[in-house]
Amino acid sequence: MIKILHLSDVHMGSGFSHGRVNPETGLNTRLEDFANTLSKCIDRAISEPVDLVIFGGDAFPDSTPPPFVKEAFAGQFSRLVDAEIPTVLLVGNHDQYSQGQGGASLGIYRTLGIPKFIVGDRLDTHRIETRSGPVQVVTLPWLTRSTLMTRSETENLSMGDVNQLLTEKLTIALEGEIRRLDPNIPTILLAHLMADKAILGAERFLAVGKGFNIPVSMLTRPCFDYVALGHVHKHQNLNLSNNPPVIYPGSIERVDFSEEKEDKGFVLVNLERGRADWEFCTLPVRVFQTIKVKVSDSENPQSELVKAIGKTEIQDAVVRLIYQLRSEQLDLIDNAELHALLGEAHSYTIQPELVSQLARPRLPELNANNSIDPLDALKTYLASREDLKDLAESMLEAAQGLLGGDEEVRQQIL
Ligand SMILES: [Mn+2]
Repeated sequence: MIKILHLSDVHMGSGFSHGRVNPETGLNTRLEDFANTLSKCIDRAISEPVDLVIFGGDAFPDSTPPPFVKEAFAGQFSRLVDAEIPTVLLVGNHDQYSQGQGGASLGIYRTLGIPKFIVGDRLDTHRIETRSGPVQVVTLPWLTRSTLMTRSETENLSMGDVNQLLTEKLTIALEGEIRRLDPNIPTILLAHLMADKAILGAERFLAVGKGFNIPVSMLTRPCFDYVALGHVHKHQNLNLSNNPPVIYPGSIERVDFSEEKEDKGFVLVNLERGRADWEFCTLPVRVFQTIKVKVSDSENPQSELVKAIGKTEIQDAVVRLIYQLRSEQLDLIDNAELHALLGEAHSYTIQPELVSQLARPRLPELNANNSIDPLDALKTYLASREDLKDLAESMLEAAQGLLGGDEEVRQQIL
């Protein structure tokens, strides 16, 4: 029996807008949260101890994180090297530089040449000798259309046809790996992909557009005893009959408010040939709380807001207060009191929405009577959305690419 810890989507260095600077360390508290949560995964790997750790991809928000973010990640995984626990790091879409053409942020770990510390940046099979015997890991990193197809092949094809062709190509490539497998050794498929049955989390906001979806039937092959996935941030098993389990462990920390209600954790697996028993282990991560109140019908909107805040556990949480009111109620709101009440949260935002404005175009610049360049319209819209601030630049880049019909950019986005 081989014991495995499967984690994914660490996204170390993201969500800084939900944190604040820790005056003692000078670091953003969300970086400290992510590092602390990753350390709990590594603690468990060492205390068990497991025979193998597999990481499903997306180490950082992009492939060129600043050095202190890289260190926070490497500092935890180096503990596995010290504990002599073999580790496989798979490359996700966020780890690829210029969509794979320029290498990946995790490639440096292979360059170091640490024994049994493997980087999965291509479709390949790795036979790993663990303390409890050998195991095979087939690595399938994030694939883009340009990895599998040339531009001339995709010309004049619809998106549906392209997906079909990609699926066929990948099936053939995977078949090649499957034929090389030793049928007597426990086998894992470790893949960063969007499966066609997955329920989405924040990743749908993190990647503009979508890549191609992989049918679950391509993964549920009898040669695989456990299918370890990464990419989708919501934990789920895509094959309830468990023959084999097809598991997204999800992200280890909440990346944004879309993950507010999700449990976060990692998966422990007991593996033998023909059988995988797995268990989702939750992590005690920082709480996100949305307080949403409609006070537009209230005589006393301030007391409604105070009551709503009082009813919510906000201590040390990342909080957003969203309330709807009429413009003539604005004078009834005591912002200083709201700030004072929310002060015990870890961080908070207050987002008032004027209901009288909801019926009309919210931005006068975007009135239907004005003709405006689509890109300017998007800029105007983004300027009005404080909550999209972090995404604004990449959204504009993506829009420019799409509007310009630039195939290069289209491929990068998709
Ligand atoms: Mn991903």
